[in-house]
Amino acid sequence: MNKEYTYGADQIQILEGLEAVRRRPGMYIGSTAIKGLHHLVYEIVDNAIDEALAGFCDTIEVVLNKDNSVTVMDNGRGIPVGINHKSGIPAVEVVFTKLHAGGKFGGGGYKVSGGLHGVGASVVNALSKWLEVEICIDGKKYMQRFERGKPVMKLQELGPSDRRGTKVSFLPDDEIFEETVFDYETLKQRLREMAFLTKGVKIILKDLRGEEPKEKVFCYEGGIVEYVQYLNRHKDPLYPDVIYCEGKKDDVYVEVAMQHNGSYVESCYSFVNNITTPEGGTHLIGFKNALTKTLNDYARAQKILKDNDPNLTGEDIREGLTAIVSIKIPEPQFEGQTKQKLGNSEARSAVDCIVSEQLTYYLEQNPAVARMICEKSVLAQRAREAARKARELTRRKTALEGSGLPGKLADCSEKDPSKCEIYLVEGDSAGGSAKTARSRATQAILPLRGKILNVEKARLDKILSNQEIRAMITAFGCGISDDFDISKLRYHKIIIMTDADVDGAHISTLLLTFFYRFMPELIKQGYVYMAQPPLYKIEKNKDVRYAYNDEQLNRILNEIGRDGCKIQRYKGLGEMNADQLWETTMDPEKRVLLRVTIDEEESSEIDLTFTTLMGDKVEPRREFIEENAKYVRNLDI
Ligand code: TSJ
Repeated sequence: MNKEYTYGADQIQILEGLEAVRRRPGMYIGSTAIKGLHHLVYEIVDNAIDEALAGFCDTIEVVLNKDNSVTVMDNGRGIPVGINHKSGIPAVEVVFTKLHAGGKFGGGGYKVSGGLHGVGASVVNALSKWLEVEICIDGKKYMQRFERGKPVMKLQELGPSDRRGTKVSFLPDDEIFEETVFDYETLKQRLREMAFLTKGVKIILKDLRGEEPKEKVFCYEGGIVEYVQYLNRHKDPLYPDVIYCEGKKDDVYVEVAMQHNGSYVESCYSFVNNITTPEGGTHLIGFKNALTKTLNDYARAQKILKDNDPNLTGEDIREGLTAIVSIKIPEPQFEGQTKQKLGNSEARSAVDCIVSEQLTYYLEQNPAVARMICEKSVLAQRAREAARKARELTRRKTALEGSGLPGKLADCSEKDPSKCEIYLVEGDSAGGSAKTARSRATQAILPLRGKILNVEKARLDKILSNQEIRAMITAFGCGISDDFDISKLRYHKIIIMTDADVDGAHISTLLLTFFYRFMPELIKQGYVYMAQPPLYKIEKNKDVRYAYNDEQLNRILNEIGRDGCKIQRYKGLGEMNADQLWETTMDPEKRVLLRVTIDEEESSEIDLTFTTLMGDKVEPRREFIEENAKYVRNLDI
């Protein structure tokens, strides 16, 4: 090691920059919770992906090491090791010590620079306890080590090497991060997504931390075409092809893949420079415009739409459509509160132009597919009309219902929504106990009988004719879909209370699916909760305790002793009397509620989860129910 490593004036300035990153890490990586931790990995992998996009590497490996450090390596050209003239130090050292230094040695191409990504390897370095880079280039191997962003040695030549590429290992700094243990599943999902978005590149994920090493390899020659097939894998495609458009206009590289399935749900995901844009933006608008116009033109030309028929709306055409819109753009501009919405106008015209031209051609060449899309859209158009009528029904107050509220609802007396709660209770008998148990002032009870309608399998008109769903819509007061108005919501806590068994989990999921599809703001704004009824009642000499899981049961038994204990396992809410239900599940002072949340960046996975559960294919369902806590975070209230 080189002990007399000293900093020049340039170096001192650079390191001050990295100090700022350590002082305010959130500014650079969004958060210091687990999400920020994972961003470190994505940041490094993005650099290797750029090398793949430039055409110089085809394999990227990510290894989670036993000491919780991560190693990312590629087989690219290797970060340049020559002296960078401006700073007088090796280019690779600049990459790791200067903010925003990534990829600026010519080469061109698209640098990922939107959202929270693209902050540069130096940010990862600044936030790591240590980081080591190893570069194999021109037959030689080099390495350099940093600690908390500072070089602790000069770039060193280690000897000959017959391979090529860059290898970076780092240990996130536990002084910075609240959480330092990587989640294999989260990384796996994002790396799969990156592999879909970068066709032909092989991404390997290894986890060496557990007893048994885990490994996953992602490589998709078909890119986003395979992504669409993957998203539709538990659905029934309407036609065998995935329609694919690709092209470049005004420096914007555009790729679109799409395929309709038999469901009624639209699943369009958009990406800019490999980063998901959950709020869409100009690229998505360009796609939707092109799709709507091209199909209407085709349907008119083929007389599928007659002169007097109204146009198909975009929604009609996108019913049951799974699509990926992925663009690469040199200087993306992000707008909106969360800076996740693409603003570049040239992106709109590029996508519109390329999709219009290639889709027109595709429809001409594939009249059978074209006809199927048109016919499905016309059915959707009719259903939309029927739904409008049904919706008016839910709004109209009938004489029978008096206030317009559903007959089964036991409403609370308080009118301030922020103080009101509504319990959605499985079954009339549990509903009865809950009505007796509740605190009338603030807690409303709506019993739901049996299984509610599976909204993944029905169109809006049918959904709206379902009694249980109508009752919920009227009770909540905020409408649905396009009419939805959160300011009219009558309760700020919507609490799902079901039995702690498989049927209960199924009903909860049906309800969550309904909210997610038709009232997503309810979930996004954190108004939806799951009640947690206890699994066991433990009684010993008048001392009554409740356990909500097996671990708690054991803890209680150890504490009070097993002798003379009476343990009751609750099979359902119906087995509890009103007092017990109040005490264990409804009393705001004692209960535990889980708040339901959605991570926007994972919405394609959530979509899949709902489809898996609610779709026709039976087999994948079982797996889900076991891990359904996935989108439910613990929250004690
Ligand atoms: F993040 C990072 F910098 F640490 C990093 C960079 C991490 C990993 C795993 C790989 C890389 C990386 C960078 N792989 N390949 C490259 N390529 C370059 O830096 C490079 C090489 C040659 C030229 C050229 O114009 O000759 C240009 C570039 C950007």
